[in-house]
Amino acid sequence: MTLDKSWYTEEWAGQGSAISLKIKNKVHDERSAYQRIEIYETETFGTLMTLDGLVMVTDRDNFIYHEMMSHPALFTHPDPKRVLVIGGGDCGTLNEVLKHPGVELAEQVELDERVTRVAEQFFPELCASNNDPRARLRFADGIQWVADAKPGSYDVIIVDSTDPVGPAAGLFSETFYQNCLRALAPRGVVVGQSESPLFHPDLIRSMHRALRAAGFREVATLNFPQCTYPSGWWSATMAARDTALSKFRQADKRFPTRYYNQEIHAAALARPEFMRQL
Ligand code: AG3
Repeated sequence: MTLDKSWYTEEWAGQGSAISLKIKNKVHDERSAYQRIEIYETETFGTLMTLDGLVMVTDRDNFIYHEMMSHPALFTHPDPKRVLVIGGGDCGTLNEVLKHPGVELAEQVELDERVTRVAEQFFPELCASNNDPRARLRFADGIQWVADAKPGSYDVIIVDSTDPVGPAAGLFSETFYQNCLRALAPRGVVVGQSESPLFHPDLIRSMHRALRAAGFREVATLNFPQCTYPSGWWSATMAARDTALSKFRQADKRFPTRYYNQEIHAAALARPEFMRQL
């Protein structure tokens, strides 16, 4: 599996644009029961994982996404102890969640066990906390998992999904959010990756509607750069049962991060004019 000096390209359907990364080698290629999983060594972005040809993780920039998927929600909740990650099979989000000393249980429910096994091999630093006694790795359908969860089981639910097509589409629906609301304890917070503000404003709008219709009191979108995802600009949308999303525990971070801090948290919540109008 050697592709010398060529480029990996993800074309963004309907957007007339794409991202390319210069690759040194393809080091893994398999078809799991759910999708095609490929791993490349790139020239300047370290290791790259794609699922069905779409960029999921690179060594160089995944810290931004994983920190923004976890810390804003965890610092918004006053005292998160039980955290559920849906998807997130590369374990990068789980790894960030486990940095919070107050977390007692971090349960990850990924559909495709092969994604995690491949990540353990090629992204060991993302999987560094997989043996933490607080971590539980489950391989199951996250939609069903949340539907079956006992009411009030979790303080924070993080939906680290692929794009809203195929098996992930149900993770953006009102029914799923109703089940999240039920599975959350009082003061619970849910956050889901919500695509590009520039390319997918309709998705962000429909997520806000669905979360409110499901009964969440407050909904807010966080923006952050993610240079290897469509448009290079990404978002996560948070919703709370009853906590104020604009308030968060300041100066409470006692572990290192590379992107997230209090100023970034506040700045990520700021809404550009066109998003305000959504
Ligand atoms: N979650 C996938 C974000 C979607 C990327 N979309 C794309 N490249 N078209 C990433 C999982 C990281 N834990």
